[in-house]
Amino acid sequence: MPSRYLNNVQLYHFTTCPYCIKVRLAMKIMGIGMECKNIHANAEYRAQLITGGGKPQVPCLRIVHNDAVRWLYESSDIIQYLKQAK
Ligand SMILES: N[C@@H](CCC(=O)N[C@@H](CS)C(=O)NCC(=O)O)C(=O)O
Repeated sequence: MPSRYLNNVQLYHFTTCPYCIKVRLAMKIMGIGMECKNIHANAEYRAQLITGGGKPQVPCLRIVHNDAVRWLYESSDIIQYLKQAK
């Protein structure tokens, strides 16, 4: 059970991607929960990622802050963001 659920972020991922596993493990260790969108399970999620982020690479964190949307790629950068968001 996550100790903190972040409503303003969503993780685009797929189950077997090692970089996604790294991010999901870091989330678990930090006690952070969020909506996770599996791009292999849902074509609409993949389309959202390509349209919004610009490429189909995962993991990618969609961040909504002050009505602005940012798409953050790179597992290490995502974990760094989550550390300061905690
Ligand atoms: N350096 C990236 C690597 C991410 C990566 O290679 N993800 C693969 C899946 S395991 C991917 O999305 N490949 C498809 C693509 O890059 O278009 C990270 O650490 O997040």
